[in-house]
Amino acid sequence: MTIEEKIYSFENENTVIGIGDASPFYEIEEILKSIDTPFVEKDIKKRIDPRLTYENANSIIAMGLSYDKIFVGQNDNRLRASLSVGAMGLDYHIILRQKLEELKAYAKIEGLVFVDTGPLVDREVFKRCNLGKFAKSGNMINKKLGTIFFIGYILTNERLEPTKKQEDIDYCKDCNMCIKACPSGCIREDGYDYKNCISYLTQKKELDEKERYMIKRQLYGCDICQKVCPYNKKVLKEEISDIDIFYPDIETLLFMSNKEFEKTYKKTASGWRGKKVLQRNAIISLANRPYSKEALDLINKKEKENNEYLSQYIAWAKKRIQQNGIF
Ligand code: B12
Repeated sequence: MTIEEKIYSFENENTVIGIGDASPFYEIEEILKSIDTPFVEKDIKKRIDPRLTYENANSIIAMGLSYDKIFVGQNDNRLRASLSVGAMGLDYHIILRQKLEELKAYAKIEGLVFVDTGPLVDREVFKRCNLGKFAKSGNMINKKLGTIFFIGYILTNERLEPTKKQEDIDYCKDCNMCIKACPSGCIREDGYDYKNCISYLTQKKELDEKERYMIKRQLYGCDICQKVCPYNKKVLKEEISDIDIFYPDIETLLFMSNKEFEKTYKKTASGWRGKKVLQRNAIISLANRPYSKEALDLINKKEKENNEYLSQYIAWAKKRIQQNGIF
């Protein structure tokens, strides 16, 4: 078996694997200069040149890992918030990293593994490895996995034969379902603006009043544009029966100790954002629903802690609940 054959044989029903060369991504330099992307490496040279991260890089091996989930448990009458599927359960960074390390060992290659941690633009890496295209929602789309997958890659010194270009599918054509479904209007025919993306807002440190309405009951991330995408209808979905994983309990989150937060949230993809921001979103979610005395009671109880960061959100939420009465 050649190294390439070994690499491809590692693919399974919920992964895709491709190979590309590790030359610089000059084609995106101007785009990167023209936008200010949050949460990423600011040195654009590092974002486009794999060799500034791993000087021996000759090839890139990219992997997509499917992660869609559906709820098959029982609902209850507790106050709960919504989560994006990628933030449920064990953090995908850990799972995907482990798979790529296993692949490295199996194919007996040297290299560095990255899952959201490297300076490169992961979607461009995926595209370079001939695994997918940009969908209108801004997400990468792949024939087998749809759009609900995470991207990880290995920078290796091996000179590998790149994956052949696959059939050139025009995925989105005149479909506009993601554009129509996005309540904040951040997806447009001419591109995607992260500043209004609900996913971004749930991660942003401070939210103005308009933004508080916009995140509705989301605790972290947003899947609306992907949930309506026809290519995601038939992809594998992990069945989740534990309601606390799918719809986190707000009272538990609001009153958990730092230790409990470490135990439950730190091992998920939302944990890095910290307890305060997630509690802030939980408070906003209590206000963005029909009037509930239980919601008001929870907010009043939280107010007693005199938390400086949360205080303005608590005041706003109380006002909104009381004013609304009826949603
Ligand atoms: C910052 C970031 C965010 C920010 C900003 C998103 C953004 N689009 O920039 C926020 C917090 C909003 C975000 C949200 C999400 N993210 Co994010 N995010 C990142 C991160 C860390 C950097 C992205 C980046 O560099 N953006 C910079 C710009 C230049 O990239 P871009 O928007 O993709 O722009 C390109 C397009 O304009 C493109 N382009 C070219 N031709 C075309 C054609 C069309 C039609 C379009 C639309 C674009 C396009 O050219 C640009 C250059 O590549 C990456 C990990 C990484 N290190 O790359 C993950 C990453 C992009 N995120 C990911 C995920 C899963 C998400 C969410 C689905 C999470 C969620 N459920 O909430 C949402 C999806 C939102 C969306 N519709 O894009 C995955 C994407 C996987 C996939 N299948 O595409 C990544 C790759 C993480 C990973 N390793 O798996 N994310």
